[in-house]
Amino acid sequence: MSHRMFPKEEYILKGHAACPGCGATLLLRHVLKALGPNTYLVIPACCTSVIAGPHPRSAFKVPVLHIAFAASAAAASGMIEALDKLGKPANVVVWAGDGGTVDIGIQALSGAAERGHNIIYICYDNEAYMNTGIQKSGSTPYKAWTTTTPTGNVSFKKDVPSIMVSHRVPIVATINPAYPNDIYEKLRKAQGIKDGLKYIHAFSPCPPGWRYDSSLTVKIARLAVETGIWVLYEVDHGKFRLTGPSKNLLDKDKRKPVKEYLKLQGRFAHLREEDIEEIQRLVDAQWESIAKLLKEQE
Ligand SMILES: Cc1ncc(C[n+]2csc(CCOP(=O)(O)OP(=O)(O)O)c2C)c(N)n1
Ligand code: SF4
Repeated sequence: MSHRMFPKEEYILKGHAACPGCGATLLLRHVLKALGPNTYLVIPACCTSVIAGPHPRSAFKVPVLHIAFAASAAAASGMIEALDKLGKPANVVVWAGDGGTVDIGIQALSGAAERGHNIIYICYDNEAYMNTGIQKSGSTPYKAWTTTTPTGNVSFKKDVPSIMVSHRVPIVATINPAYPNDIYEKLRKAQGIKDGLKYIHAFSPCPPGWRYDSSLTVKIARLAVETGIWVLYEVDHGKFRLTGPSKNLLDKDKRKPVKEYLKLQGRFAHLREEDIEEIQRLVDAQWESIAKLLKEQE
């Protein structure tokens, strides 16, 4: 789909409260353009609760249910069932941060997936609890600085997309704000699939939390894919496939060194050469696993 064919309609209005260069807001802009006006958002406590603005006003042109942290997937399950009974088909979308997904919301998410509710669940992953001051979440990368990991995170990022694949939901996919075409295709496809929960995990750069200048959001998002540290893929009814530029990165020589991604961000400024080498080895190992999986699927 060419950029010129993207809907002109904007669903995020001027005057919203996001920081300049907020990756989450850029993602949500494209997500809403792809899904259209017949969309209900369910949002647990996170930056986006603030970005939307205080009741009774809203910077979003679609209805929003603001809900307690642990309840978003359960609330969305009830909402889709109620709309169904009323004979009003609609997109019900949970839009939650990584703290609200990989830590606090995972129980309700797991239940909704198991019950097969026809919702789209999107985790925008800015890799920490940003709204309350950059605390580590279960999605913070290994070695990254946060205010609660001042010398670098010692644990590894939880692989929630794989956890969702193990629930056998119809669609699990990753998206990234530097690739709007890929966002459109995946969201439109998710919208058309009615046999269960669709889980989308979104790379969401955050200038204040990741300690970089707000002009660099798209560059960092693109480098995440080009270095292979963030993989664009889709698992459609159990079948894994790479998408967008990630399709061409199985060969290590095609991937940029991960250092190019890390060096632009203050949260990785404390890394020593051996730390960067270790992260590079982890990224390469991840790609070896992908190559093995693709071979097994042949
Ligand atoms: C039960 C509960 N605990 C704590 C809070 C405070 N709180 C509000 S937003 C937030 C951070 C959410 O982090 P995340 O889900 O990663 O989204 P982000 O802020 O990064 O957008 C926290 C801890 C709350 N609102 N409710
Ligand atoms: S703190 Fe980060 S995620 Fe939150 S509004 Fe600012 S840029 Fe966006």
